[in-house]
Amino acid sequence: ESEKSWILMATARSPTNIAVIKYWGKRDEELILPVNDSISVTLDPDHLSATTTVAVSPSFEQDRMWLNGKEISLSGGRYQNCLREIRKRARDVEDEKKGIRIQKDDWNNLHVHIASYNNFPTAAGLASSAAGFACLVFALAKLMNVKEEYGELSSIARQGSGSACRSIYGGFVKWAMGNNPDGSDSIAIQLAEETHWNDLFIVIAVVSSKQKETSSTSGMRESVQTSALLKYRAETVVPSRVLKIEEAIRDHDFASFARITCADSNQFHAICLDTTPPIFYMNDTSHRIISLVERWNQSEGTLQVAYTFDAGPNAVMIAPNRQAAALLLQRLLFYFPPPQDTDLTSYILGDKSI
Ligand code: 2P0
Repeated sequence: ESEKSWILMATARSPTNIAVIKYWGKRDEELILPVNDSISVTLDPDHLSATTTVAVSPSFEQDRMWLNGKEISLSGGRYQNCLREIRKRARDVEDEKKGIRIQKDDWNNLHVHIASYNNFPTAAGLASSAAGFACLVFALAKLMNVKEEYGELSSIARQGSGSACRSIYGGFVKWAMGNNPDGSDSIAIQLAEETHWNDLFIVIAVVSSKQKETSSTSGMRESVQTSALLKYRAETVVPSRVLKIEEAIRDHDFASFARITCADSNQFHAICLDTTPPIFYMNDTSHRIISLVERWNQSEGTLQVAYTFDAGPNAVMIAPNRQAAALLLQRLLFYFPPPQDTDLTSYILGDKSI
C-alpha cells in the first residue's frame, strides 16, 4: 500500500503567440511539417496563457487529462505523439525527501494525470492549442527530468499543434520549416528576446464568441489541396517577407514591420477565399476594423498600428507604443460604441446580442 502512495508533480505556464507571418499548410500531416516558415510574437503570460500540472503516481491506472476542469480524451494521435516523445527522453528522478526513486525505464510503466487551465475564456474564440501543447510538453519534460534543448522540445510541441512550437520561447520567434523528412530541423528559433521591443502594445478586439466553423487543421488541408495561391505564397512570397520582417524586428522599424504584418494577414485570408469551397474566417466587423486602421494609417502618412487576423474574426492589433495603443482604443470605442455600463474587459465588438 505505502509503495503506491506517493505522487510527484510539476507545473508549467506558457503564453499563446500571435503569428505575423502565418503558418497555413502542411507538407506532412502526421509529423506536422509546414509548407513555409512562420514568425510570431509570444504574448505576456499574464494575459493569454495555459497553466498545466502533470502528476505521476504508481496508483494511476491510465494516462488521463482534464482541460479547464473537464476530462478530455487523450486517445488522439497528437497527445500520444507528445507523450511518447517525452517518455523516450525521460531520465532518472530522485526525490530524497519523499523517498521516491524513478528509474529511466520505469516511465514506460507509470501513468500521468494532466490538469490544464487557460487564463482566458475558451469561448472567446482565441487560439488555445498553441499555449496548451507548449505547456504540456514543458510540464512533462520537467516532471520526467528531460534535459533536451528548447529547439528539440519545440519539435515535440509541434507534433501537438504546429503553432505550439513557437510558444516554447518568449519574444519574437521563427518556426523554421526545415528540410529533413523526419522533421528534426522543423523547430522554433528565438529571433529576439522578450525585452527587445518593449514598447510594442498588443490590443485584441474580440469580435465574436462563437466557435469557428472550420478548424485550422481541416481548413489548411483544404487550402493545400485546392489553392494555387498557396503554392505561390509558400515558394515565392514568404521567403522574402521573412527576411524583411526579421530586419524590421532587429532594427525596431515599426512601419516596415506593420506593413508586412498586415499584408501577410490579408494574403492568408486571400488563400482562404481561394480554397474550394471558400473559407470565411473574418466577418463584417473584422472588415470594418481593417478599414478604420487603414484609413488612420493613410491619414497620418506613417503606419500607426498593424492588424492581423487568425482562423477567426477577432482582431489582433499591434501598436508601437502606449500612446498609439490608447488612441487605437479610443477609435475602436468610437466606431463600436459599447452600451452604457459595459465591462470593457469582456466587451465583444459588433456582437448584436448585447
Ligand atoms: C499561425 N494559424 O501561424 C496560423 C495563422 C492560424 C492562422 O497556426 O493543425 O492550430 O494544430 O498544426 O497550429 C492555427 O493552426 O494547426 C495556426 P495544427 P494550428 O498561427
